[in-house]
Amino acid sequence: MLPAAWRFEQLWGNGRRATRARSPNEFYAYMAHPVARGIDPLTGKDADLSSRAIAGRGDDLAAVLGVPKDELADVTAVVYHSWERSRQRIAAADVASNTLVAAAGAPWPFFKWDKDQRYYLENFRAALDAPGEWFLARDGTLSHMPLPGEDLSQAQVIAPVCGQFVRFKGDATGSVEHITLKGLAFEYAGYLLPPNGQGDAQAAHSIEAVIVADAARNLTIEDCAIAHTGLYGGWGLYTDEGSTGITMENNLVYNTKTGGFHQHYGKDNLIRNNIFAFPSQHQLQRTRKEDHLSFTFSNNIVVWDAGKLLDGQWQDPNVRLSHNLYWRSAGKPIDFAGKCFADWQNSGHDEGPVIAGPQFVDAQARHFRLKRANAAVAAIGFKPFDFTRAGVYGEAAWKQLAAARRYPPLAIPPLPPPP
Ligand SMILES: [Ca+2]
Repeated sequence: MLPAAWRFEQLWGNGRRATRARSPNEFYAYMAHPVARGIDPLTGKDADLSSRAIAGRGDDLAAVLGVPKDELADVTAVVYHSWERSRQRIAAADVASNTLVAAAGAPWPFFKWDKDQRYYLENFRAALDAPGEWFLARDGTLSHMPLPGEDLSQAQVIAPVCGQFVRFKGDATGSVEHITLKGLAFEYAGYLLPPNGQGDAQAAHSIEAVIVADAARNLTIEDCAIAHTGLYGGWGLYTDEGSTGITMENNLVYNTKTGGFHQHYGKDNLIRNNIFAFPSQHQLQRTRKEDHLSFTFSNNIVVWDAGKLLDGQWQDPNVRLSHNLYWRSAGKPIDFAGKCFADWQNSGHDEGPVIAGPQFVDAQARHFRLKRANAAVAAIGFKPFDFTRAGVYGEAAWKQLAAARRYPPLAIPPLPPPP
């Protein structure tokens, strides 16, 4: 039992973020259909509900439809919008239509980006049913289901008491200057969802960071740890939103889902001497044609077994490809943006391409050291680099901290059920 006035939305047990009671317990549910308009439960008037009404499928909403009316506003719907997600408080639940209505809208109508609209619900008592989940009742009762082997009587459990640690605030009349933060740990910050929820077009920009500097110069943050904040954070190498004059070289990128390299908006970037291997959908992606040189892609090795080589826009002259090696497993034929290799070579889009196996030690086992210098790799001017040196560097304790980190195995969500 905690003071009822102490509300928080994050909790950590033994340094691990606990899961706020949610339903379904993993992945997401799917909305049944869009709802364009209806009665706004807050005003009683007809309103646009296209980004507020969640029509349930099957019995997905059964548990939440039983939440007492005065606790509904605590229930949060987390709705996915392609690259973003909104967090929306529930204003009303209608059993007859199997629908929830959020207090405020999301940045886009539901179903705008996906034909299968995904969401999950969190923070109601009936959702507390899986190990690792927690729920803070209105009266201050904190419930937590232990993980296997976890003894809550011995656990260090931490709830946040503030949302921001440091704020440097200069203004037009004078900046904050020459301050060093050294050897400090900034940990366990909270975030409280506002009454109208939160949703941004990108990057949760309406939410402040735990350390904020406005009109500041010559600040140094050195040997500090920033961890367990109220918030959280595709492609392999990705240049976007005006990335200009950037060189990306000597990188090993493999097992990504979409492009090993992707540029959306950008100018005069150089992607050179990298190894791109085994994305599952496509290898290289250029989304925008712009009226300037997007990037130069040269001296790279690209190997794959599934998906196409080039996705997006590759036919205009504002992208330069030169001296790259392409290899599709077992020498299978390659489609170059709709062209065969001979037509692609004649198209003038790609200077000196080579199709040949690069002879890695064991590509299937993801050992990407080159067995020996070979003519094909030499022909594209590729210079081998020591990718075993990649990763966290610095003091021994810092490297150990990173090495001790354990990640759960990758879980792929199931496909949506039939409507
Ligand atoms: Ca649950």
